[in-house]
Amino acid sequence: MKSNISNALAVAAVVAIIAVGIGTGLFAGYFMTNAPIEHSQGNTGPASAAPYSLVMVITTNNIYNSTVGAQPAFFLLNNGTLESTSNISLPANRQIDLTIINYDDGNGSVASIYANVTGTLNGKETIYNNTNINSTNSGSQIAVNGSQQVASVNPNIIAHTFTVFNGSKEVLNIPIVESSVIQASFTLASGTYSWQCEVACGTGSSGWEGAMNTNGWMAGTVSVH
Ligand SMILES: [Cu+2]
Repeated sequence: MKSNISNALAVAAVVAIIAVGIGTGLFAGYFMTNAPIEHSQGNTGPASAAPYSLVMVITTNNIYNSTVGAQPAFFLLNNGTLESTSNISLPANRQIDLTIINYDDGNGSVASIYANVTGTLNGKETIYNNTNINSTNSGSQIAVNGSQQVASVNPNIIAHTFTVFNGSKEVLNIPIVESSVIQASFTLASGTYSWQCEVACGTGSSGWEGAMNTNGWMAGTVSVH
């Protein structure tokens, strides 16, 4: 009986921690993904269209193949289902509210320019850190129950980036720190873009094989229309 009460308290505590740590934005974002999404806004422009919610999850224990074993990967979270990120469809000229839930507690080699946030509406991203239970040793030293708006992060604690290119031109860079939830807002004009993680989180001597050069893992396209 006593342990049942303890368990119930523990569950309530975890729910409270998640609610505080992730904040209302993520939950609002989650519910918004369940709402009908209007892709065609005519000439009404971005101001009159509600923000579009894009939620992605990074997991680590995905079996790439029997030789390589586990590799990290980005997934879309859509109506509670994890879907491939090989081609991400987004509405044009409309505010995208991006949430990335990162379960990867590791970091990797990355060029220092990708520690900078670029292409977001205010040039910043919001980091909700230590959102994984038992991740209080994360190196970012950002408060457990808090969030922080940043224009750049420490390059030594970046697990992955979500970096979008128009041809070879970088149009968006979101550095994703270890064990974190990241939120940022941006807009894109119509077109076909590519996305790539810039942290060498794959296989091979360079770390740029495996997940890094495979669409739907650490790369893909972004179709904006
Ligand atoms: Cu990566």
